[in-house]
Amino acid sequence: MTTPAELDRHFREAAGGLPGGLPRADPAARVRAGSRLDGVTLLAIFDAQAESRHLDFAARWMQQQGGGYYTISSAGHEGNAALAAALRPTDPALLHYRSGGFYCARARQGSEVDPVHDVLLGVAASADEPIAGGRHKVFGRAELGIIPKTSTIASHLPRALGVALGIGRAAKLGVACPWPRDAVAVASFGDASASHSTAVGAINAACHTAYQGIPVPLLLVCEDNGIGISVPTPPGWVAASFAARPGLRYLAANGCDPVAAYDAAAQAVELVRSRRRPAFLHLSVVRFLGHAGSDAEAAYRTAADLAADLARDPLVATAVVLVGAGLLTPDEAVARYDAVGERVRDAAERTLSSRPLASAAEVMAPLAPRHPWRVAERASVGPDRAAPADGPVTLAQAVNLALGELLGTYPAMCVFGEDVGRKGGVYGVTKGLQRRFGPARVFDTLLDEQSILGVALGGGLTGLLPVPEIQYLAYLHNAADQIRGEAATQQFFSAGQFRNPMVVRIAGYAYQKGFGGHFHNDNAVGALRDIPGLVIASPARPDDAAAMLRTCLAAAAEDGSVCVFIEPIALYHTRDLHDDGDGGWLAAYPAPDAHVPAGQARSYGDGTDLTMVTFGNGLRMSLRVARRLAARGIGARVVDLRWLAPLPADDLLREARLTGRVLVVDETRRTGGVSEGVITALTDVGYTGQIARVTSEDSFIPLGPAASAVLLDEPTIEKAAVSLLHTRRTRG
Ligand SMILES: Cc1ncc(C[n+]2csc(CCOP(=O)(O)OP(=O)(O)O)c2C)c(N)n1
Ligand SMILES: [Mg+2]
Repeated sequence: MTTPAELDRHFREAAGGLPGGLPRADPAARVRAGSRLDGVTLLAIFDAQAESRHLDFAARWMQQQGGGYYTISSAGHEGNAALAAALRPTDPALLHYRSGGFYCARARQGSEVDPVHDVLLGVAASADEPIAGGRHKVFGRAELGIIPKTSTIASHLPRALGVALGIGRAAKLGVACPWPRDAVAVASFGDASASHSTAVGAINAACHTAYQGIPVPLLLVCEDNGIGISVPTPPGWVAASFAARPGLRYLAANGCDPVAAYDAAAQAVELVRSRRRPAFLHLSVVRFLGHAGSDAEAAYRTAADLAADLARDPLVATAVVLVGAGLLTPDEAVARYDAVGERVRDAAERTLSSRPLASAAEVMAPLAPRHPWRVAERASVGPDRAAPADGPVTLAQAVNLALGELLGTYPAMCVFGEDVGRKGGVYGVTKGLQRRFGPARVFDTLLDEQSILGVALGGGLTGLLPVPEIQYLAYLHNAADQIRGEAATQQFFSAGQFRNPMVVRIAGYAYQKGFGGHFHNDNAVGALRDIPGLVIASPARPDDAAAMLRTCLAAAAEDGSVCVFIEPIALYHTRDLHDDGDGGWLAAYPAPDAHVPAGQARSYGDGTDLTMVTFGNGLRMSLRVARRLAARGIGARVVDLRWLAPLPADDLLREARLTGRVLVVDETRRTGGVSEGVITALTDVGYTGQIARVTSEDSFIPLGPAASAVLLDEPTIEKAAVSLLHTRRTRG
């Protein structure tokens, strides 16, 4: 492996040994005939490259001192400083983890930000680090328009597409956006990452959108060093994959040559900015210092490969141009590089004594801020709240009316997903909304859940209030990381400086009378329940659904909350509760000031023998069972959780203590379902009475009548209720 010391020595020897004695050039002049790059800009690029290189050295030194926790370097990729120089500092950027050059270059474009200080604090995991506050080492800064991303490669590309689309949409809707309407969204990534399904999906979605003539000001930048950790990318693959995609302009350049990189970047940026169409900039680069500090590169790379990379060192290449153009002498180039090195080393020494995050409370402070009073205030006002329905409504009608009411209340709100626009949703829940609010606010997307959520993620950053729909719960799972790894972490990894408010509506749960099999009857919520900070609403009744949707929108607008709103398909059009024609499942549309605070349950009945804790379809089954139990002389009360996160712990404890016997009625799976959380929550808050649970089986759901064999049903609930009472009696 090329060590930091070797890399350092190589630069001084190569730059110091360049032929000097050239006449002095005017820094305002172009550095090369036919190029747009001038001397002032190239000097700034060189400074940024040198800063980035010395930061990589410093990170390793800090690790050796026991005060550095991140060693993935930018060495070899510093050509991305030229990309930053070709962009405006007001162009939102989501950057590859080798973007030291870009970061340093952008910080020098008129801001007060000291990039050296920022990066070193990140390496030290310092609480004073300005973007993630020590929660991760990321490239990000609100002042620099750099949106931090996670370590999950390519997972930022759907979001980047969302930002690109959001810029135009926000302008169209008159919504305040942090970036100007002619901004270009830029997203960079590695060559191996370009083959990740998330990248492929997002790029496809960008092409699909541009192909329809919709503006997509997105610049995709692949920094191709030919390898992903130890696995080579087949030579030519990136070009073969992306050079001829419909709607996507492809440009390639040697990313180690600052002039070629700058000119190609400038051309790409201009194209994207003026035509509002996506472009793919393919920069060939090299990788020094292995994948990360611990990587024994010699095990999988030859000495000849390493030497070939060294010969392409982008810092040397910049020095060659500077010296060749008469902007610096060889000695000045080395001295300038050394001066940066000294400054970075001094700063690194000081950073070793920086302050780490000290407590769970400090770590978690920005995770999911909650201001229930402000949410309540926002949820209960609205100009368009004149009773939208006269008589009682179904669940589907209530959600439809609430969406209409909320679109009228929040000018930044957008409703989108597969089939939600023209058709009005598979179950008619979004019917009429596009006609009423227009296709800029209610629209169909392509069939890709990852991209749907990406549009929401980026939309939130551009000032929109996204309400994406996932057509069925089972289809969340192929895109779950966009909620788990992206949406839910945004405030955490940016100390609250960036947020992606959203309310993800998902049609879910089972009881479709055998239709559709597992994928239209999925009852698994485990993948959502453990996501820190996520709000999960699970309404069962029409009035609750409308009021809870108000809460979710208000929480998203006020706190940037990420909310998932699970709508029970089987109850969408249900009208009756006990008997045909009783209309017991219909409800009056809630009053304008009604909302349901997150984590507040709803109770039914006043029985003193048994508390049934449930939600969703379980509520209807439990209410029906409760009536049969009453006929047998057993008084049951039924509690609808309404929120699966946060669980209504206080309400639960109160209702449980009223009877001392709890039966959890959970339509989800026995393992990883809701009942485990309810029982644990009760135990945690000190409940000592009896508890039992009934659930669906740990199974996928089969097609046809066999579905009922694995799903929780009323006889099972009734039997468990009776048996719980019996147990109590015999035990005395
Ligand atoms: C989804 C995902 N899978 C695996 C990893 C582990 N990982 C981190 S970097 C990397 C290789 C990326 O290679 P490339 O995209 O070429 O970027 P480079 O490091 O070469 O700049 C892998 C596999 C990850 N971060 N994310
Ligand atoms: Mg690579």
